Amino acid sequence: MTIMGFVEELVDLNEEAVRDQLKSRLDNGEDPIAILNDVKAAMKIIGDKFSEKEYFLPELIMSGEILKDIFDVLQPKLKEGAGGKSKGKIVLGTVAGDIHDIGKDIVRFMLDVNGYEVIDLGVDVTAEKFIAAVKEHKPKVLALSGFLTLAFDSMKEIIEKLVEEGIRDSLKIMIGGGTIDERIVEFVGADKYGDSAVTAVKLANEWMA
Ligand code: B12
Repeated sequence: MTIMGFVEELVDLNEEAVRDQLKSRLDNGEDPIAILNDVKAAMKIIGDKFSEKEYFLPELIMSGEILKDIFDVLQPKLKEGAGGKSKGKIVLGTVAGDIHDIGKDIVRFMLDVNGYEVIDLGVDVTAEKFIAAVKEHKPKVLALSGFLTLAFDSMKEIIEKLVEEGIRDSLKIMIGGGTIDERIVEFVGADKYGDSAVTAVKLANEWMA
């Protein structure tokens, strides 16, 4: 019998094996960041399998659920190292019309373990909800996620409404997600684009310093 590694088990969506290996790796004192890197590698392979039509929507949804379970276990471990006070508030969400949340959840997770208080509005979040959250929480940073082309228009609408309300300049806005790139920043009126959760943390650190 061959023993499969963590990445392979995750790619094969073997929920129980993933859970067991996660537990034993943590029990052995392994750095949670190393585990996180394996999770990212597995998600990349799963995305490729989807593009190659080897995996379909049910597999992707399943992978999202396993990922959430892994995060629930890793999050407290990673926070132990960070310790103490919040570095500032960030409002985050996947914009209207879009329900992709795997990338957003990784961003939330990384911001959270790096000491930020993240107010996660979830998926398919309307401009009105973003405006209300900005007014209520007064974050220094707004983080918009979107994986569909139609997300560009939703992002543009949110930022236009912030301008109308006269609160656009009270915060910095970062955008990211599958189809987003540098060119979209100007189109929607954001400040910066981030290609990964690590970049999201880097931007927040710059802006909150
Ligand atoms: C998983 C997935 C799904 C899952 C989503 C599950 C979930 N809970 O999220 C399901 C099956 C539900 C789904 C549905 C659909 N999907 Co889909 N999906 C994907 C897929 C395969 C992977 C996306 C993903 O989660 N990747 C994993 C994460 C970790 O990726 P990542 O980009 O590396 O994430 C990082 C960055 O993006 C960044 N980041 C993310 N957000 C933010 C925010 C900020 C502020 C910053 C700084 C950074 C940042 O940080 C992340 C972590 O490092 C992509 C194809 C692909 N290969 O990308 C298609 C894809 C995005 N989907 C697509 C489509 C078309 C759809 C559907 C319309 C399909 C349909 N016909 O029903 C629906 C849309 C439903 C809707 N209204 O949203 C298209 C979009 C095309 C387009 N240009 O619009 C894609 C590109 C597939 C394709 N090639 O056609 N999908």
